Amino acid sequence: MINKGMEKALNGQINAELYSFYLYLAMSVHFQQTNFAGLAGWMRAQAQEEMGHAMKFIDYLHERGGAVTLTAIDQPKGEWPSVLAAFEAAYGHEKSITKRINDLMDKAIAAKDHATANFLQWFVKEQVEEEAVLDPIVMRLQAIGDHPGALYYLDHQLGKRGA
Ligand code: OFO
Repeated sequence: MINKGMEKALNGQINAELYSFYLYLAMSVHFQQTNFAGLAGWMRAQAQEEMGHAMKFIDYLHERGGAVTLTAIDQPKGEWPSVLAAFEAAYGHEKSITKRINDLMDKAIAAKDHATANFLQWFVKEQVEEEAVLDPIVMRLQAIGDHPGALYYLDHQLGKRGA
């Protein structure tokens, strides 16, 4: 059975993952409305992954006899001034999630909760991937600037993920 402090922290992470889902869904809607269908698809796929992350935490808490508490999800922004600004926000958000996962890992280790530490390993690896995917996209967008042709090419390329 999981200890109460860890249970509370993992419930906090369920909310954070659902917020991630909501944030990327908002970005997807924004891109759809600003005529970047490829980026909208990319963000929708990203949102779906985040829902999967929330489910992993829910399933794990159930397995350990913990109580799942669903709390209100903050409203994300609805628009971003540029494609670059949205992806910078996504990258910044992933860095904040990485910090949260590291803090959870520290907590599990301090509590000698080996099962939770082992469960969190998947997320440690996932965060390396999340940042490794977003970093080069941000760098490409910085290089592209306001060049419409290059932006639509990127839209087409990233749209392959959502297809
Ligand atoms: Fe984007 O990895 Fe979960 O939150």
